[in-house]
Amino acid sequence: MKTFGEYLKGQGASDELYSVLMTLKDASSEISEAVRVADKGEAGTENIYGEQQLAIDVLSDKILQGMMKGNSFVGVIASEELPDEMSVGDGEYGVCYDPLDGYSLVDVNLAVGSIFGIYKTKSFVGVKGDEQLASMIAVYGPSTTLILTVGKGVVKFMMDDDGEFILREDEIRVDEGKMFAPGNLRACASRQDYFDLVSFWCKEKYTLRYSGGMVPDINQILLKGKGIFSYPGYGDVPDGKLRLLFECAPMSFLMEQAGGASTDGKIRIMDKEVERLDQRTPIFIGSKDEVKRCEEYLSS
Ligand code: P6P
Repeated sequence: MKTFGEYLKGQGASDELYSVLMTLKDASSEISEAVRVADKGEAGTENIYGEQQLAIDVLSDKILQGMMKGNSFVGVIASEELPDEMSVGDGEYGVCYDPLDGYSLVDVNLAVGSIFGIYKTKSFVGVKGDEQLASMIAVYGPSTTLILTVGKGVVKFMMDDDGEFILREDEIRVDEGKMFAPGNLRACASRQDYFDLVSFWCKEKYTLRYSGGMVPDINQILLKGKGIFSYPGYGDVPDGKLRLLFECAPMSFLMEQAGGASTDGKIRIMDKEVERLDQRTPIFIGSKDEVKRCEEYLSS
């Protein structure tokens, strides 16, 4: 069975992209270990050894920062945990990431994950999701898996007992099916269009699959090959809470490569320009026909 590196070589990945993705794979292994064993205390407290306690998200970001700075092909990084993008060398590649999305779910022993977007850029301001060379999610659940696209479909790797990531699915496809992950249901209180859309899914007896973690929730749609994840805005948060650069663009690249779609309700997510690193966007992502339904309901 193919390893992560063998798959990349087989896909003709450049030496630079190969190196960057291998580094992200290694970082995911370290974060997976940290999630399983690190104290889950809050940042600023001290652990039993008198060491500065790092919240698990801060620790995950430190792991990634350290490894990105050690890769000469990476020139700029942006983390959801950092206030701005950071130059880390002369490399041509930019890596943006959410080091541990939904990290508060770790406290209640639910699955969490990391989200990565890889570009050839000197700055993330002005990029569009369509410019991604690769995107990947690491899922820290009962097993640790990587879901990857380098623009030639979507594949899944699972970490084995030796810490090696082995190819387990080589053609992930998303078709249609009655499964929904309706986020931000509080918007139903003031948005009749979203209330009507959620009501449709309920009346049609869709299976509810929503954990509060974007990574496991969208991972489920990819692996089950069906479904829709929604997270609208409303009132004084018209763009919702999910970030275009760190969460929605990488997820949209994966979903489109698997034959699905992703929109903000009007515009394809991968067409949206990143104007600010912390820019939020509503997102409706999953099966093509479900995304189309969302656009129809939300235009009313
Ligand atoms: P809510 C986790 O905090 C997160 O950023 C995503 O992973 C998740 O999809 C969303 O927020 C959940 O938001 O409003 O349901 O708590």
